[in-house]
This record gives sequence, C-alpha cells and structure tokens, in this order.
Amino acid sequence: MTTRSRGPNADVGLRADGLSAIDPNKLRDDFPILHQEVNGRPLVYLDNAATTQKPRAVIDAISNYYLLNNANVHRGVHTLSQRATDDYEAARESVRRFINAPSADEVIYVRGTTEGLNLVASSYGRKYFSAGDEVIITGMEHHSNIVPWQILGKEIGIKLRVVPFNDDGELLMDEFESILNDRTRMVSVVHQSNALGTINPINAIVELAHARGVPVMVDAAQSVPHMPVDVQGLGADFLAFSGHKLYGPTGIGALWGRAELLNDMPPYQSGGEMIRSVTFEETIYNTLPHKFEAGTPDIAGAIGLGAAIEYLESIGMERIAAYEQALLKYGEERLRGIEGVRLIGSAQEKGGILSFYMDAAHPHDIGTILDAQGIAVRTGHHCAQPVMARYGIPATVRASLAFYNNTDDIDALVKAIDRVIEVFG
Ligand code: 7TS
Repeated sequence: MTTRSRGPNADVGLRADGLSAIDPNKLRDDFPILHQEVNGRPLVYLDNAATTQKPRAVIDAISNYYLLNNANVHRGVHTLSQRATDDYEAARESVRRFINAPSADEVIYVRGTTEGLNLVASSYGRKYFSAGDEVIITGMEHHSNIVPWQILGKEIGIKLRVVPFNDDGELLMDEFESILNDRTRMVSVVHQSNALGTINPINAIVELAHARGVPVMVDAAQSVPHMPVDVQGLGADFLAFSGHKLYGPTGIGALWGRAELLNDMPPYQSGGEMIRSVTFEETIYNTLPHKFEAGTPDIAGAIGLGAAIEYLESIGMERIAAYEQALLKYGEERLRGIEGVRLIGSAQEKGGILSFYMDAAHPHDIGTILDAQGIAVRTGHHCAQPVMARYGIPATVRASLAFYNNTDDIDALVKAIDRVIEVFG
C-alpha cells in the first residue's frame, strides 16, 4: 500500500467555530510536561484517555499541601490538621459543584473509577442481589465495569446481561429494552467508551431502567473530563470517575451516589474514620460520606483533584467540549483520508477518541513507529477486550484528545502514519 494521506491543506472541514472555542496553544503553557522533546521530536501527547497531563495549578496545590499544611484530616485540633481538613473538604465541595450533585455528603473519595465500581458492586450488590438476579452492562464496557459484577455473579449466582452495539459502536437500545426484565437489579453503563469514543444515551437508559425501578450506575471516567456532566440531569443513581483522567493526580477519584441508596448500603471497607463508635460488641458506622472512607485518605490527591476542577471551571467545560468535538471531526476526516486506515468507532454521538486499525501493521508496531517520532498513543485492547472481539481485531491504535491538543498534533499523527505505510507498505 503506497497511498499517502492528503496534505494538511486539504479540505478537511475545519470547523472554525469549535476550534476557536479555546486557545490550546495558550493553555499548553499551563502544562510544563508538554514542552519537551521525545526521541528528538517535540512531544505530541495523544494518550489522554489513559491519563491526562497535569496543569501547574494542580502540581502547585499538591506541593503546597506538603510544603505548608501536611497533617491528617478530621482528627486533630491543631492548625495544620484543620487546614488540611478544610482543603480536603473544600475539594469535595468542588467535586459536588462540578457534577451538580445535590450534596457533598454524597461524594465519596475513592482511588478512581475502578474502586467506585467495585464499591457499588460489593456493597450494593451483596446487600440487594440474590441468586437468579441480573445485572445489565453494555458490550463496550471497560474491564472494570465487567469483572466486579462477574466476581459477584460467581459468588451469589447473578447473571450478567450485555447490551450489544452496531458496527458504528452505537448501543442497540431495542436489545436493551428486551433484556431489561423483572430480574434486573442494576444497569451499569459507560458514559463514553474509552475504546470507541461512543457517548451513550444515559437519559434514555435511565428512563427505561427507572420505569422498572432499577438503579443505574454510570462509569464517567471518559466523560467527566471532556463535557459538562450533571448527575441530576442524567438522572443516574451512581456515577464514578478518576481524577487522573481529569487533569488531576492518580490515586484519587470520586463516587457519587444518591444519599438514600448510600445510607442503606453497608460499608465497603472498615477501620478508622468510617465509624462513629466502636466497642468489642458493636460498631456504629459514621454518616456519609465517611462511612465509605475507611483509613487515612489520599489527602494531597483530593486537594489536587479540587485544583484540577477549579482549573477546568476557569476554562469552561462547554468550551472544552466544543473544541474537542471540532478537533475530533478534524482528526476523523484526516484519518479517513488515509487508505488502509480503518476507524473503529464512528457513533453519531462521540467524544475525542480516534481508534484505528491497519491491516498493514500490528498496532504495537505502529505505536513504536509513532513513539520514535515523539507521538504518544496507546495500542492494545484498552482494557475492553470484548470490544476488540466484536470487531474481530486483536487491538487498535488509539489517539485520544484533550483540549491542549491542536490540529498540528493531528497533522503530526497523520504524517507519522504515512511513515508507517512507507515502512510496512
Ligand atoms: N472506565 C473507563 C471507561 C475507562 O476508560 C477506565 C480507564 C476505567 C474505567 C478505569 O479507570 P481507573 O482510573 O480506575 O483505572 N481507561 C484507561 C484507558 O483507556 N487506558 O488506560 C486506562
């Protein structure tokens, strides 16, 4: 195969309105890590679905906490402990505001989306599920929204039902309706697929599930960083996301749940902080959110997450979404212009994921060639093996966008793919 891509001046439908929603070149200055060379080329970071880079505001918030305020939270009367507690709780309020939760007590700090999903499966599932019950997920879930339900299923005999999707990567909602039944106890669904980019119709899913009294859990790992997410607007019952995909630190994330559900759920882990009183005979649990936060938490992480949210709010999630949508269209059109590149995932409603497959070369080899040119993408199954199976491919190359990416980054990617074609023909 020798066909070269069209040049950057080709008519690729630059949507000037969306692309001017923010100035990525100015915002890049907030991200020190982006200003470096990798393998002798300027770094082009297109692995944002795996983790995003951190603005200086986040790095400073974490560093200031350790430089000035480090102490354990909720335990000390001394000044540092009070400062740490105030900052830790202020960050919780930032999370509440960011996802429009009714109360900060419904926001539970977790390690990330994975822990949020495990918490709900373990705590809600063990209390309310029994043999023969069913949990509905979709065919495009990350493994973290499959395996916890599967483990629970083996333990107590629940069945996993899976909503399939079409070739474009869109859920078959008729199938969803037909598998929703009297035995369904939970619907747990990804908001935006990390492998395909598909943005799922959460409102419609919630409406159908709630009509049968079934709660809905939303995996918002890939949506919260890229669009405004309003838990009340979505109507969901639980929602989890990871700080590190939201320009914040690793090791921290949030689970939001409706207070009436969380109040009735048993603790997930136990120890300090989650109790009100302990005797050898009996323990009385703490109130929300502390009931679910056993042990010393990731205080610096929470404060860093709060700083990331404030940073994003200063740009505006609407603007970020408009810009990334325009950049996605640009990227899709450029990639479609390359013969031999097959885009995986072309849903109508889609976020900034450019997953592709080329018969000419294995995704890992493509990834290596791209890395040699300073371009960071992820190759593999993206912890969504059933998605790969659905398309009959072992893996994809995935470029995933953030607001600090620009059309030059896409052009560099396209040029590097041309190099792949040269090498592998
Ligand atoms: N759900 C989705 C949709 C994800 O994309 C990920 C991570 C997770 C859950 C788990 O998040 P964690 O922060 O708890 O690990 N996705 C990816 C990815 O696409 N590449 O690396 C991690």
